[in-house]
Amino acid sequence: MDRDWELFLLPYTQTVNELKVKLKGIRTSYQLSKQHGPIEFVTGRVKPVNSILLKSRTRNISLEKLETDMEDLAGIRIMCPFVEDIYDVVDLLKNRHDFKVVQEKDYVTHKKDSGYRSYHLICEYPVQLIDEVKYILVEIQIRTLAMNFWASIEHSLNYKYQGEFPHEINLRLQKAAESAFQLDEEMSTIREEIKEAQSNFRFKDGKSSIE
Ligand code: 0O2
Repeated sequence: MDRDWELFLLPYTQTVNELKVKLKGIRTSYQLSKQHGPIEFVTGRVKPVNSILLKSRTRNISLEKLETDMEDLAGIRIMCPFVEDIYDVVDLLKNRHDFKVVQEKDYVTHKKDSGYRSYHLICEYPVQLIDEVKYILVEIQIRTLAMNFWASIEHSLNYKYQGEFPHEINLRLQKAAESAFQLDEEMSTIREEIKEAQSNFRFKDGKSSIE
């Protein structure tokens, strides 16, 4: 099929750009209000055409059905400082009125066999085009910095080895996934201690409200 990819992907580009602005706005609001922010940073991308073609072949997705069957043509990634923040971000996104969550996959509690951990929301985002509103599916991945570090390295190795990891590398990746998990656990403990110390400090300071 002879497709004008630039034209086809234009609403996806607009969706990614609009969502990035909105999510970065949330991050700035937290910064300005001096509250703990659950968002560390946000990235976004439109799937490159070669990856679309590869995924359509490997997953047997017809090019005619890309809009409905390939949910990550538009992709947003939200990185959080702590695991607990992931669930706060999920709640925050589910309560928004400018898009609808249509599916969720919790690979944080139920990690993938590869060791991959992340929370995925598939959302339906209405994007205003010249003379119509188009409903675009977008995959939002929410993960900690440690989960992101592991996933980025695993993704580039996957590209290099085409998914056929040598046994030794597979073992190391599993060990690294476990270490990333433990790092997140450790940081959560520190987070709790910081929160406790802050409450004690406020209490000693003579203030009546303890957050
Ligand atoms: P890219 O290059 O990141 O865009 P299904 O298993 O059929 O329910 P599907 O469609 O694979 O679902 O979606 P899933 O499992 O939610 O994963 C989609 C995306 O999550 C992937 O996109 C990756 O970005 C990420 N992901 C999932 N599993 C892994 C993993 O084991 N390692 C890493 N590094 N990332 C993972 P793409 O299209 O594969 O790739």
